[in-house]
Amino acid sequence: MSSRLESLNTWVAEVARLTRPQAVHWCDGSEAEYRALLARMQADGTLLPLNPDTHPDSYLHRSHPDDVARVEHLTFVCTRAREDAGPNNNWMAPAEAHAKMDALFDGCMQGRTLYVIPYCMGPIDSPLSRCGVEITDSPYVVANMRIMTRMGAPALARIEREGHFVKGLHSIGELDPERRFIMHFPEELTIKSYGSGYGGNALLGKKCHALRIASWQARQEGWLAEHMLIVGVETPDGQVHYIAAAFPSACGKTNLAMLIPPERYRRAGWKVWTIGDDICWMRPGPDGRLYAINPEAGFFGVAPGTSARSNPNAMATIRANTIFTNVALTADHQPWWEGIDDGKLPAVDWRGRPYDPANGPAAHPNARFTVSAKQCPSYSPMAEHPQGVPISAIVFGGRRASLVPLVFQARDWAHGVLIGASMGSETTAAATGAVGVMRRDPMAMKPFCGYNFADYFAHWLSFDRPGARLPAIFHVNWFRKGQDGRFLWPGFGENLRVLEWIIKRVNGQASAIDTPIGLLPRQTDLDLEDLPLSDEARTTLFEFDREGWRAELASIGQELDRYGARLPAALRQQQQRIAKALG
Ligand code: GTP
Ligand code: SPV
Ligand code: MN
Repeated sequence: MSSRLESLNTWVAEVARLTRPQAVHWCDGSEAEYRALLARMQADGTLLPLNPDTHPDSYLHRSHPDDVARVEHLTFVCTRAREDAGPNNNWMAPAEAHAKMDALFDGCMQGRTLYVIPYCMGPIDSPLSRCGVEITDSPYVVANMRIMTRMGAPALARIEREGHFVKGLHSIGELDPERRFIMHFPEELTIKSYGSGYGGNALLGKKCHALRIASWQARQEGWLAEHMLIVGVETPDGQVHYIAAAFPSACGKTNLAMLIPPERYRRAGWKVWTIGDDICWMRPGPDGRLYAINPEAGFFGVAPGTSARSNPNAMATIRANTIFTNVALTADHQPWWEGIDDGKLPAVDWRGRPYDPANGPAAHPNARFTVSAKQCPSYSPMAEHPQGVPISAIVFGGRRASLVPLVFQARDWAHGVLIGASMGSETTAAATGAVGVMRRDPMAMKPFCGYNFADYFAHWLSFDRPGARLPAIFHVNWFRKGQDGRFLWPGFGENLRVLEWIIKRVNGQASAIDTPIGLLPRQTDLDLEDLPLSDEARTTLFEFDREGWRAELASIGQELDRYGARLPAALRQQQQRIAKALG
C-alpha cells in the first residue's frame, strides 16, 4: 500500500532506504489490524495477557528497566538560531542533529517491520485538529498510538486532502540510554526519536507533536498548545463551565479531569464532565472567548495512587481493553500498584521478579495505563465537538509543600501570565532524575515548550487585545504539607469545593480578599462543610505569608532574568509591582 500523497510516499521510501526494514506496513487503524498486533506482541512476549475474568482484553507491558520515563536531558529543540530554542531547551544545530540521528537510524530496522501511522490530533472533522505521520519499528507504539490518537484511514484521508503533515521518525534502537535522543525540528515540522519505547519519548503524537511542535505552530498561527486538562463542571442549574488546568507531570491533571463530586454536591446536582487529561489546544472564537479541544483520544495515565477512592472514574475506565506498562501483578494476574487499595497483594514486581519490598515499590512509580477516553464514564460528548468548548477559567498549579495557599485568583490577564510563568513544583517520577526537587516549571511547559519561553510569555500576553473575552486565571495547590509532613488538603473529589469558588468568582458570586499576590478566599468563602480539616489546615491553606512571598518574588525575579532582553517588559513590570506591594 501507499498513499495518494507523493510527499508522504517519498518520505516513507527515504526512511525505508535508511533504516532497511524487513517489511513496511501502512496502518489502517482497523480492529483486525489491532488484533493482529496484539497477537504478535503476545507471541514475542512484549505483552502479557491479564486475568481475562477481571480485566478482559487487557495486557501488561514491561519496558526495559532503563526506559521508564521521559528523558529531558536527551530531548532537544533544533532551531536554526539557538536563541529561538531559548534557555528552557537543550539545543543542537539542525544539520548536526540530523547527521547524529541519521547515523543512529542507519540500518536500525533490519529484521523488523516499519509501521507507517497516519494520525489526527483532535476530532477528525475539527478545524482545530492537526495531522501527522509517525514511522516506528515498535508494535507497542502502534498499539498505543491507536488508543491515544485518531489513527489510520480517516487520518490518512485528511492528510491527503490537506497535503501536509508533521513527520515523526521513531525507532526503539537498542534501548541503550547512551544511544537515546528525542530531537525536534520545529522549522521543518519534523521529529526524530531514537532509543526509547516509553510514552512521551515514543508516542510522537503526544508530547513531541501536540506540545513541542504544536506550540511552535500555535505561536505562528495565533493559538495555544498547552499541557492542560479540560474539565466541564455542571452546576445545579444545568450550566456547564469549562476549566483548563496546567499542572506539571504527575501533579493531578488526570485526577481533576475525572473528579467525582463529594456526596453532598452530587445530591445537589453537580456533575463533572471529562474532555481531556493532558493536552489542550485553544484558540479565540468569533465571540472573543477561547475555545479548546483535547487533541488526544485516550489517556496515558499514572497508575500508582489510582484507586476506587481517589479516582473511581479512572478505575472504571481501565476495567477492560487497557494496556498497562510497568505495573505489578497479583498471584492471579491482576494489575497492582501502590495505592490501589484493593486489599490484594503484589506477587510479581514491575520487572517480573517475585515481589520483595527490599527491591523498592512493586509497581514502577511512573507505571502507566493506556486506554480509550470513550471508556471513561464521565467522558463528555462535547469532547468530540469540532468547534471545541469555551473556557471560563484557566488554573495553574504545582506541588508546593509550603508557602503557596490552596487557591488564589489573578488580578487580570497579565498578572495571570506572570503567575503561570513563575509556577514552581517538585519534580516527579514522570521524568528520569531526582524526585521531590522544587524547580520552576512555567505553565507546566518546561519540558514541552518548543521555543524560547520569553517568546512564549509574549505570545500568551498577546491574547489580551480588544474584543477578547478571556478566561479568569487562578492558581491552586493541592500539595501543601503540615508540620507532620502530611498533605493538609484532602484533594481528589474535594477539589470540587475549590472549583466551585472559581466558578462563583467568574460569575461574580463569591468574595475574596485583595492581597499583593492576588485575590484570596477567606475560609468562609469556600464550602468546607463535612470536611475533616485540622485547625492547622484551616489557617495554613488560606494564609498569605508576606515574608515568605518576599523571598518568592525575589526568586521569581531571578528566574525572569534568565530570559534577558527578550523577556516581555509587561511581565517584568508585574513582578516588580508585586515585589513593591510586598514592601
Ligand atoms: P501526567 O500524566 O504525568 O501529565 O500526570 P497528571 O498531571 O495527569 O497526574 P495524575 O492525575 O495522574 O496524578 C499523579 C499523582 O498525583 C497520583 O499519584 C495521584 O494520586 C496524585 N494526586 C492527584 N490529585 C491529587 C490531589 O488532589 N491530592 C493529592 N494529595 N494527590 C493527588
Ligand atoms: C507527562 O510526563 O507529562 C505525561 C506522560 O503525560 S508522557 O506522555 O510520557 O509525557
Ligand atoms: Mn503530561
